[in-house]
Amino acid sequence: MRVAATVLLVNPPQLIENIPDTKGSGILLFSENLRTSVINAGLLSIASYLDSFGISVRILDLSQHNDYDSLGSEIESSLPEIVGVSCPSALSYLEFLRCLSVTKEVSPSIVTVGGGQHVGPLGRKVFDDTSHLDILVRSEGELPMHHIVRCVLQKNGHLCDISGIIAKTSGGGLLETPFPSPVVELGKMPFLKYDLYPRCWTFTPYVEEGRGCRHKCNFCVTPGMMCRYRGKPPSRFLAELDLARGIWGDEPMFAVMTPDYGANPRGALLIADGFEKRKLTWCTEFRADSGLCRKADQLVTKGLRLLTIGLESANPDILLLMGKTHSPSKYLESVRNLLDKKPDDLTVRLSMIFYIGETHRTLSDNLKFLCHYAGLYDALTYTPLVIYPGSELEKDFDRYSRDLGCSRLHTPFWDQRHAHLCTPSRYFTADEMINFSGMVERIFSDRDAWIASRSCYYQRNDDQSRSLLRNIIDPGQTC
Ligand code: B12
Ligand code: SF4
Repeated sequence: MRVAATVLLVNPPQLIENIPDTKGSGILLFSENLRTSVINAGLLSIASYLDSFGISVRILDLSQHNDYDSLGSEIESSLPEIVGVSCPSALSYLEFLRCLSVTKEVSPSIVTVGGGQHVGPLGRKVFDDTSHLDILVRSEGELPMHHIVRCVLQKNGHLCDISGIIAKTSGGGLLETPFPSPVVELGKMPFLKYDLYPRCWTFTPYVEEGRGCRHKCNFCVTPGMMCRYRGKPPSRFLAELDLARGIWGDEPMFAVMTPDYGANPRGALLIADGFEKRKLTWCTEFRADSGLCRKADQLVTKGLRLLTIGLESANPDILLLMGKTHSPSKYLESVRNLLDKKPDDLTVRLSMIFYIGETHRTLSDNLKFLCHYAGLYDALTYTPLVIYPGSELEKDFDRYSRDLGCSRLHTPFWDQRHAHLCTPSRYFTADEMINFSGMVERIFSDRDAWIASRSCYYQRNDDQSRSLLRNIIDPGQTC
């Protein structure tokens, strides 16, 4: 049966193009270990927005089977006039490009639109990599996509009137409009229509709490890509939570999706009250210096069970270099305070980065911190640094190279994706960074807590995902 849709939105598969043998690079960098299985929240938000204007829209999630098989048949059956492909991270960039070419092979007249946190900052470079893209949206996608639909289908308006896009012109050039695009306040966004997402109930349920960020960590893409920080009014958040309960029920743990829960502390506590009233459990993430660190016990009584803290480093110089904080001592004091008083029912995962400029002393500070608090936090992610386009780190990398001896690792895997692992400093090689990170992560993580923190936090919460996670943290074990 044909189900026509004007717009088809595609979440690409992950890491199936040109994957080298990465077995020598430490457990965390095996391609299959890096795959995540999550709802593409950006696509769902755009789909819900378009749907609210009566535009018929479908989502196809190719990451569920990691192949392109259904893309051609979906286009043939739903006959979309616009295909929007998302690229949420560098790990799906080549697959994003392939989705565009498959689309044009099936139907050259379809208008292709790209967007997402990796391709947005790449800008014009994406057009060098493909001739199959018509329009690129550089920041948030709801309003631009609606304008594009109006221009392309209803011939109502011109592409040059949409800010924050790059579009191919009929003469073969590129039209670039001023950055960024206008955005919708989260409280005024139509409610997410979760059921637009294929088999949404197989993923961890989430409700978006905030978007953008007030901080400017150098390694992060968000400050440059997303518009200013915007929180969702608590009453609106809770109404959306009730909608999600209608699909997922009250059993699963709900993820509060946000770059920084507690950026609005009063709102954060009202949301927590709402969880308590509904007797739900939930997980979220906040900064190490969040005021909520002092309120962990209160949040646990309100159902918080899993907390990720973006600590990044325990060394003051590295924290300053990252632009994480202006006051490393207060920052570290805050997280110490939380760990010292951590409630028993709360699983805490610390997330750390092996950064540029690391020396024996900075790493030894991290190890001292991790040893001192071992048993108080439950799991750790220790990530080798990857430099992403659009981050301040990427823009200033040549200066950092001169000062700190870091350098980009050029391999086809990274070059083709325009993101780079690096040699972190004059003291450590990339292999040392990768192996150190992988080992420290395994040594300092409680296995069950590590798996819980990965599978409950946006990942698909099923046996297959858990089994994959167990193989990462415990490669010697079969399950
Ligand atoms: C939540 C989150 C996760 C979750 C879920 C990710 C997901 N796919 O939804 C988890 C924990 C699983 C995760 C994993 C990873 N993440 Co992550 N994650 C985030 C975070 C914090 C929020 C993303 C989000 O959902 N935002 C809210 C939604 C509504 O926004 P959005 O997805 O950006 O969508 C909007 C626009 O991008 C655009 N858009 C998106 N798609 C499309 C498509 C079209 C056609 C159009 C027009 C527009 C458009 O419009 C959307 C609506 O406005 C961001 C940082 C941040 N604060 O934003 C990092 C971020 C996206 N993650 C990042 C990375 C690197 C990863 C990992 C690779 C980490 C790892 N080493 O494993 C994996 C890869 C995951 C993947 N699927 O590709 C990087 C990406 C940088 C890059 N260039 O690659 C970010 C930017 C953080 C950073 N380091 O700066 N992540
Ligand atoms: S790392 Fe977190 S706190 Fe820092 S800029 Fe990015 S989203 Fe904001």
